[in-house]
Amino acid sequence: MEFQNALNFISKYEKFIICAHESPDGDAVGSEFALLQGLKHLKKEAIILNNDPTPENFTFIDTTNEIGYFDEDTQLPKDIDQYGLFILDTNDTANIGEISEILLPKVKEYFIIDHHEDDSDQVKDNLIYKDASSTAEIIYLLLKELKVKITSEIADALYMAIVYDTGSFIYPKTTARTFEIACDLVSKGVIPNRIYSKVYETDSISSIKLMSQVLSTLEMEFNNQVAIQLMSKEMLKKTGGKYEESRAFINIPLKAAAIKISVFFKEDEKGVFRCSLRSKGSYDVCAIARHFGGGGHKTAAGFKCTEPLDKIKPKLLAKLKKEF
Ligand SMILES: [Mn+2]
Repeated sequence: MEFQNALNFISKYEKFIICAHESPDGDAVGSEFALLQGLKHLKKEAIILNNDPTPENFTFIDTTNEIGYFDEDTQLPKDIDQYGLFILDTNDTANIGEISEILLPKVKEYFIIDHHEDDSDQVKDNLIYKDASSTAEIIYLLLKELKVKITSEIADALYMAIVYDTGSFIYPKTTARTFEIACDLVSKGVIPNRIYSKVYETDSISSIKLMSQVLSTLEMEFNNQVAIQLMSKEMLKKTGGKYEESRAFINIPLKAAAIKISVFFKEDEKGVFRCSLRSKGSYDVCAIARHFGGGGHKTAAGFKCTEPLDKIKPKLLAKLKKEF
């Protein structure tokens, strides 16, 4: 990996804002927290500001309560025009959410650290490695480059991020380097079973009820090779489950040998529809998501639905038909 651009960006500014994609996931918040601690170690000022709050099961890594999100009480620094902005875990500035309109025009410059597929020429000016298992993997290597001591707090944050983004070390981008990093983090004090339990064994009863509702919508297409599930805001209301708690539902159909692609249409509390896509084997769902204005990785991608479900679903099925 080539870190020079990142090192230049860090030495250029004394103050930083760190943000990640909207609806931050484990990789986003773990990477942000580790980078924040690293910058503080270098005697820089840094704050984290996300579009949305941190999902409950990831908050345990935020031991200093520094992962902030934008709400009506948020006070931006008065000298924000002196700040450099780190954008983590996405290479599309539109993915930061509504705060991109607040932050981007005000800060001096932004710098991206990410591992998603990209189709822009941002790669050369930023730190984007699509082969990395997670943004956290890149942050770990950057912190080593910066000679930042990996404290047990940083180790917990990075390990959680890697566990989350590799599906506990099973997704295709998991490599020997991923395990080497995990091994070092465990030697710095991470207790793997503790992290697993905090992230994956804290579901609410309402989320289990929500899962049963969503699973009941399951449809199969193309000779059982494509699974489609749907979550409506009425289901959220009825069960009391939260939108963020539905993240892993898309993986359930993939447990069937026949299923190659899992599609999940999900509506949030505000009525915004998104479509998530997961695949196994050689199916490139990122290319499909891009066709609808989204993006992601080859085996995990998504897009925001700009049309109602009854319009977008047939279009998606027509697109998928070409694969089967
Ligand atoms: Mn990630």
